Amino acid sequence: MADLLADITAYLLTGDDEQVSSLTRQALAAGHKPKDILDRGLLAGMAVVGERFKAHEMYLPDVLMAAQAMNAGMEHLKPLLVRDGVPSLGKVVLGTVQGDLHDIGKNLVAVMLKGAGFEVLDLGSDVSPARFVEAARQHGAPVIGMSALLTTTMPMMGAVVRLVKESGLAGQIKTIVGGAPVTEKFAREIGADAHGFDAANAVERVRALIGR
Ligand code: B1M
Repeated sequence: MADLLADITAYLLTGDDEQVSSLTRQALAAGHKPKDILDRGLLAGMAVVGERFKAHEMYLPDVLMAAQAMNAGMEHLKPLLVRDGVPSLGKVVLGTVQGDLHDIGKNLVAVMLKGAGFEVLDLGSDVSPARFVEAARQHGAPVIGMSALLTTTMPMMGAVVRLVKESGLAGQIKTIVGGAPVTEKFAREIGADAHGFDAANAVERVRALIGR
């Protein structure tokens, strides 16, 4: 059984989306839990991708193919991680900040929030501060969730927090930030209301923010 998950990791590293898709289906059929396939198959692969990219052993096209393979596997897991028909715990506006195209972590946060019963308004990636705040205002969402993977785009999170305050919405809209380079300390420095270190923790923090 464990080999299937190792195979998912191995094929993700070669960017083979068809194999990753097929192996994910096989792993589900063999009785693996969706969360295990995610953590020990797909995310284990993405962690290696990150290390190899840093060490210049993998280049952007390979990373992009690995990301596509990750998404191919996620297509099978998403419906199982997301519970349907659960009454909404509240709305969360979510996106990757302006200038940043990394959306895998943000998509995972969306899946986990939906799974916990939140209504997620996913604005995608490269989202400007104005779009975040306008969407939250328009939909009456009490939480804005931001993801950033680049040290150069992290300051955009501060820009969103400032805009929430300047718009007089600080009492109504809470902010939560996350992403590999984002720390609790950084979140405090920019005045965000919370930091999530992974997708499951993001759910806990959002629950705490709105008291659910
Ligand atoms: Co890019 N990239 N990338 N990349 N990429 C990193 C981030 C990098 C660390 C790689 C490296 O050098 N080691 C590096 C950033 C360095 C830095 O800023 N200091 C980097 C770089 C430099 C770049 C480019 C600039 C490269 C170039 O063009 N020369 C470029 C930038 C493009 C842009 O955004 N403008 C670029 C491009 C890309 C691809 C497009 C090829 C691809 C993204 C594909 C996609 O997302 N659709 C890509 C990828 C895949 C990566 C790595 C390898 C993997 C990221 C990932 O998906 N991880 C990454 C290396 C790494 O992170 N180790 C790297 C898996 C994901 C599940 O984790 O997103 O951290 P993560 O999410 C976690 C938690 O952080 C948390 O929960 C998630 C699940 O546990 N979390 C939250 C995330 N958001 C949250 C929000 C929350 C709470 C928790 O609350 C709202």
